[in-house]
Amino acid sequence: MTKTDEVKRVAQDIKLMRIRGAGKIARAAAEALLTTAQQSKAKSSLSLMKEVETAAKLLLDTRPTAVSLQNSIRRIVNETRIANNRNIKVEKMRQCIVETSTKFIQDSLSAIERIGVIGAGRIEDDDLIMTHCNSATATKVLSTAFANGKHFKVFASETRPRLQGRITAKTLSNLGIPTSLIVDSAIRFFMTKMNKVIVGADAVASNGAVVNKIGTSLMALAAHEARVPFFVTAETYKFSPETVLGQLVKIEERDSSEIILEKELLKMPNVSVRNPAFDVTPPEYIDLIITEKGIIPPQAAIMIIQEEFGSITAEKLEY
Ligand code: RUB
Repeated sequence: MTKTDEVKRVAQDIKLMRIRGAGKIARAAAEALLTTAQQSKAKSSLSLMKEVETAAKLLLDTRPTAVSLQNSIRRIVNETRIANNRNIKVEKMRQCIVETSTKFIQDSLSAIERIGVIGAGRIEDDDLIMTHCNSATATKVLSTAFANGKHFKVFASETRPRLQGRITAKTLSNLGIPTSLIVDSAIRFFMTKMNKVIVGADAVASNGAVVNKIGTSLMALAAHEARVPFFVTAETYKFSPETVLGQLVKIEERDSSEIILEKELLKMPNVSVRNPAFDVTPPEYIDLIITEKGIIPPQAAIMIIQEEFGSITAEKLEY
């Protein structure tokens, strides 16, 4: 397989959700850029940079809401450009891309571990905890707490239309964590019994709003009404620098076939399907965001962005 085929395959896997979950998507993109550099036959650093930029473009177009994907690609492309400006030889640039990608992947995996440890401290014996969709970081908090000997039960919402909640339920079940699988419309019914909610994030905006799987904001609303603490787990590379400049996180809308078969839809000529994959939970409904750098109130999101990206300018975010 050529390197272009490999990048196309990864892009397709992300688009079709064979690779899914914001962290995994970002690591897969970093891995694809690493492979691009390793397999490149470019004779100059300029042509290697161009190859990386072409691959980056292909990967970026796959899932617009995952800010983790944009941030991982930006980090690697920016380092490549800096290397190019230093007029270094192609071999040195290749090494730089491999090192930056590898570091991103390692940092991402250790961030999840760290969030697991920090978040587990917030779980108490006999807790009833609700979660939505399938988040590696939220699951890590639960598995770490369980491994530490905490006894609690999880309510996992099914998460229509792609049913990622079943993946969560299966993972928790395999770990031995007692789990109830519920339909999304039962979220409010059970919420009054819960001690906390823990969900993941695809993006965190500078005002502390969290973008996550469609239905998260309804869960947050139900939690707010029932006075149940609402926790979000998010690695710092999910924080969106663009939102500092007033840009909104783009919400991906997916195909109608995820909701209804095309032949069924054809029988309803006046019906169109809307299928947004994510929604926005306002900071007022979020108690804490658990990052690898510690726990913050949503209002402190801007500080994380400043720490990660420095002062934000439009040029800096170009790639
Ligand atoms: C997955 C989803 C997850 C976040 C965080 O959506 O919304 O909650 O991506 O996941 P999809 P993680 O299934 O459409 O990718 O903590 O694993 O990064």
